[in-house]
Amino acid sequence: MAVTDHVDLPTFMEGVKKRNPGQTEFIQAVQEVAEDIFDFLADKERYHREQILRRIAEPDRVVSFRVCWEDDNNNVRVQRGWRVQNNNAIGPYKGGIRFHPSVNESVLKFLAFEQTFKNALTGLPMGGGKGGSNFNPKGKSDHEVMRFCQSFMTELYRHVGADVDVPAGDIGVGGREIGYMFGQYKRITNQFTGVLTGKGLEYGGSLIRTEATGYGAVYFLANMLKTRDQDLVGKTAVISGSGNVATHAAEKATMLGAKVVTLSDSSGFIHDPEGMTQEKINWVKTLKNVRRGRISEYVDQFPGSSFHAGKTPWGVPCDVALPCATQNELLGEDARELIKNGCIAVSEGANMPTDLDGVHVFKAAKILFAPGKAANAGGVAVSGLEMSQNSARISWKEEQLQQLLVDIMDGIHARCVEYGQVGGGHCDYVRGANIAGFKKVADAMLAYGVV
Ligand code: NDP
Ligand code: 2IT
Repeated sequence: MAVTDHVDLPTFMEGVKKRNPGQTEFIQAVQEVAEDIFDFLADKERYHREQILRRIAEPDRVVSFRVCWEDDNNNVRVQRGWRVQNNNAIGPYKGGIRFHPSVNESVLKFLAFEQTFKNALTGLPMGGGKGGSNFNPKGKSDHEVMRFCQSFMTELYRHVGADVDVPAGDIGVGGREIGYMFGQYKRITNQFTGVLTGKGLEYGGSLIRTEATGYGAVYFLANMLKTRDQDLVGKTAVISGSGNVATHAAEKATMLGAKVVTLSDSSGFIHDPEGMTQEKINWVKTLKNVRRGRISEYVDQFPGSSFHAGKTPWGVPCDVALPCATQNELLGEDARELIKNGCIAVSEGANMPTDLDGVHVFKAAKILFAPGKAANAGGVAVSGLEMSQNSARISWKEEQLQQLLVDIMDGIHARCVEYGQVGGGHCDYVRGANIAGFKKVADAMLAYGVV
């Protein structure tokens, strides 16, 4: 069959839309990848014939289950839980668990699809998966969260395992939730294995896993700037979110000399024109992880700063931007505003924070733009290192892990540059990440035949 006989991109996307009705986030993620992959595959007959992209865009399986729990007033509550096992061609399924009221099958399928490429980019042997629930942890007591996590794991345990599928944290799932879920897994199975990552240091967790995603996103940003003989010293940085990824991105950016002037949550953003210090960042970490408060409280603590309700921070002039909250939080109009105000680089700490219009704006403007699947891969990479440590029953030293994170982010950057050259010395990191991630998974799938 001649190459020209294969379906074209619009026909392929029509099929994706037809098979996944109403799953807008999933369709968006597939579209962004397919735009680059169809171009790359134009002269690569075998990948077409074996329908590789079509197969990666169809999860191996989607498990959905009921999660019942009792709140502190003895009301019976019913939530829905999922695990999407997208692809295990290069290793056990691996990816986080999200607890947020916006979680649905489309969101988890997009995340598991993205994770497949991201995990391949790290160079470690991990397939792609994602899970979660529409449970809202906000305002819940520790005991309510514990009962929910135990009930969630009572169903999930039969689908996961250290060599099968290894979940971790994501939005709404941090150290507390991983502890409750690991405790329940251990209780049900009577096995102490590395079935989850992001565990506490006392029970098999890895040093620097907590910091890894935010730190990695800043290392990737610094690597991009280096290609233009620049660094972060004196650069103004705008960051969204105020959770795990955002606070550690702010911390590393500050360490490397940048002035971080914003953070946000779903209620709005704070602007601190003086810039953040380690003390201010530590205060935010305690606010979010211990007091479980809102970012608006920052302005009472630090005079000179302001809170902007219901707004995202993209209108604040900056040199570099790190969207670290959630999907589709940076729209086409925001991308145009950032460029108009002189922003030269964007590193995505979150997954798919920029909508498709925004991605096209950044690509066309030829700014340094790192997609989440490359820039935020440091988190899952250190999860992969946690799995190795668990298998070997040892704990590596902090120094060694810090260096491995730097090396892995350097490797991801190099892979993006290898496949992302678009002429004139410019690197399209979105294209580079999509193709490099795809190629590794695709070549493994070719080796297995039609399965
Ligand atoms: P956290 O739960 O620690 O923090 C999430 C932050 O994003 C909070 O500030 C939250 O505000 C905000 N947020 C969440 N949902 C929305 C929304 N719908 N609109 C506006 N703001 C929102 O999560 P993480 O920091 O772990 O995750 C942030 C992003 O990074 C996600 O996209 C996640 O998938 C991605 N990521 C996380 C990794 C990790 O290791 N944790 C690894 C790689 C990527 P509020 O409190 O108001 O909800
Ligand atoms: O999106 C992600 O990469 C994560 N939430 C982390 C996944 C992991 O397995 O550490």
